[in-house]
Amino acid sequence: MYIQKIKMKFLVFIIFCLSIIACGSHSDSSFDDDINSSRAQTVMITSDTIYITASGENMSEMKFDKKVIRVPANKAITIALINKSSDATMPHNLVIIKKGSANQVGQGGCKYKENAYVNPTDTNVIAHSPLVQIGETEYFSFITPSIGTYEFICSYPGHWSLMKGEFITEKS
Ligand SMILES: [Cu+2]
Repeated sequence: MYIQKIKMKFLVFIIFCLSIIACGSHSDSSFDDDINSSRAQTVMITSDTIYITASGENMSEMKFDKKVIRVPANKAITIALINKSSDATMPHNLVIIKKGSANQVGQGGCKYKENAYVNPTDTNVIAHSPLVQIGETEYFSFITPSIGTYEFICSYPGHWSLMKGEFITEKS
């Protein structure tokens, strides 16, 4: 049991290192909030607001509480992302993307800390939350895409391989 724990810790450490290496210049460990224009977007908090919780204290525990998010197509919605993690390596975001683009969006986003780890020119990205610091909640609003199956991920470096699910838009 103890040996297994050590193995798991080592594995988590390796995954963490790989994510740092994959990210090149990602060495800044400060998680200061960037005050930027993406924070100034209009957010409508209504009874229809969808609440998603991210949790976990390490690279093997981290997860969203939903594997599938179902929403009406072509409609303005608000998502609240609650970050219940407390470890400093566990800021999270929620990025809605075209199906099959998780690796591209995740790898491409790690240079864009100032834009919540999302490449602003990536056409696979449909919408994304701000980066949510540990213990905090952020809201974001957007118009859902046409009927179809999309995906959502956390694009914080190294997180997208585990933190992901399906985002399905349906006829309302
Ligand atoms: Cu995350």
